[in-house]
Amino acid sequence: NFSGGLKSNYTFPKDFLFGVSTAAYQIEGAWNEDGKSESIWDHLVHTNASFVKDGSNGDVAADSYHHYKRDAEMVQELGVNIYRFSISWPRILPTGLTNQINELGLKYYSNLIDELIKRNVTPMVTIYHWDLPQKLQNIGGWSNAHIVDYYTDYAKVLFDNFSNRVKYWVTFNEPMQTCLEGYGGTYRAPVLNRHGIAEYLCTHNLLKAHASVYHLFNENYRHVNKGKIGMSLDSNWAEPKTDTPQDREAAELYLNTHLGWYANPVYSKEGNYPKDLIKLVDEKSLQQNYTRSRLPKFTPEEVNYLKGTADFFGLNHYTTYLLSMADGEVGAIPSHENDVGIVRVQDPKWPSDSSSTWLKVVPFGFRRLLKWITKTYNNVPIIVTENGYADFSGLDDKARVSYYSHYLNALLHAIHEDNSTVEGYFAWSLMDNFEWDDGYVSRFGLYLVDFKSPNKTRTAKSSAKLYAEVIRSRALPAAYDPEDFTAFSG
Ligand code: GBH
Repeated sequence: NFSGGLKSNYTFPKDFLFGVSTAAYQIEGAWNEDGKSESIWDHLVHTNASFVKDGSNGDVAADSYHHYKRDAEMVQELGVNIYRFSISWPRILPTGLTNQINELGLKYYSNLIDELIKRNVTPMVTIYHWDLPQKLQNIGGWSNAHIVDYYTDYAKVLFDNFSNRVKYWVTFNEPMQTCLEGYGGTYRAPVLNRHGIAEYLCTHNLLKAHASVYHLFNENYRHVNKGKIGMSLDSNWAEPKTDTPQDREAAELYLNTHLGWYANPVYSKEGNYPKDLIKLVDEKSLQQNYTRSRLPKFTPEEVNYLKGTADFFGLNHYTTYLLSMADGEVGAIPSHENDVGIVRVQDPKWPSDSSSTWLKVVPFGFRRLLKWITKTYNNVPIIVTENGYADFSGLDDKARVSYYSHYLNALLHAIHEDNSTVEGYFAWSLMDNFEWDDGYVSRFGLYLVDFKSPNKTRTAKSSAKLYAEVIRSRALPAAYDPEDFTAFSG
């Protein structure tokens, strides 16, 4: 069934967490106020005006730096239990290092946290959602092994100031986007484009940084508030293009070498990078005349140090691809894409007229992915830290209402029929915001933001009302029909 099941009469478990997500650079604005220094995104958009499709940037964005009280009010209006936002590293540490702590930066997040708690909303903090201090990028960023210490020092400042009030922590948002696209490729900051080398270095240091911060939290801060810490990994579902053994293998290989690249070292029983990935990169590197593999290796001590360093599996999921084995070389040489050697496409029949061209509506993919994670990572508790739909704007957002209904239906099936332990679900996003290289053209919000108005006025869309009703009733809306995809014309 395309929807991932018939209409579910199941309800969401009693203690299920409903949330909404945002990220600092996408909403805050105030890019140079009160002592904040430049992040890699500030630097990118200010030095390469054509990088963003509409020529825009996040200098002002939804101006949440000045409107955080309204944000907290919206969160309360929705009736959600938990709000996931990220902290801007260069707002807290203008030099990137802890020689100088910006009290005004701390104050902003402290006020936001207090405002949420006052309204009975649990704060969830993402420690890193892509906005590295440019000063650290200048010395190599995630490809400099010392970043492990710098990131740990930064996290310690956050724990010292906020662990008494913040219960949930996410070390990294979508590290694959940071490393594969930012270091290997060109469509995320810092646009390094050192494919085949830098995405592996970045991942290696970033995973060690994650583990270091987990251990710091576990040993010194967990007890303060019975806190939890995990990581948010992005994954498409991979469906075999045709039902042949080769395509089935390609789909499995996709999951192992993308999601597994980050998840295996932390969530698998044996730890370390997936065997498939090690073999592929080692062999290619040798053929290509490198003295050593382009994939750095963890020592056995490091494998153990990384293993089990999360209390939950944060999952960001939006869409599905069809996979097949490549016929010959694919991608740039060398690159992760070339190392892995598979091809992905989307089915033109999948509904969508999303402003984000990659975002096809495939609810069954969500259910299958949750099942795959449950099986591969030994029934790990999952928190869906992002899921959502983009359009070109409008208050009566029927397609978004439909998307959430279908995906929540698939989620209920995953919980009740596939025995996936899903503890929470976060809609991306609370409000329209700066959608990276898509600027303000592609809108993901439950609340519409009038970017032209001085106060960046926020207004609830139909999808906000739908989500509030789901949360109130802990069930799908009565009117929802799992066969109905008419809201997506494509
Ligand atoms: C998330 O990224 C981010 O966490 C969030 O900040 C962002 O606003 C939100 O989702 C919506 O995009 O490489 O061909 O598959 C999502 C990451 C972006 C990964 C689009 C896949 C598709 C192009 N996804 N990307 S492709």
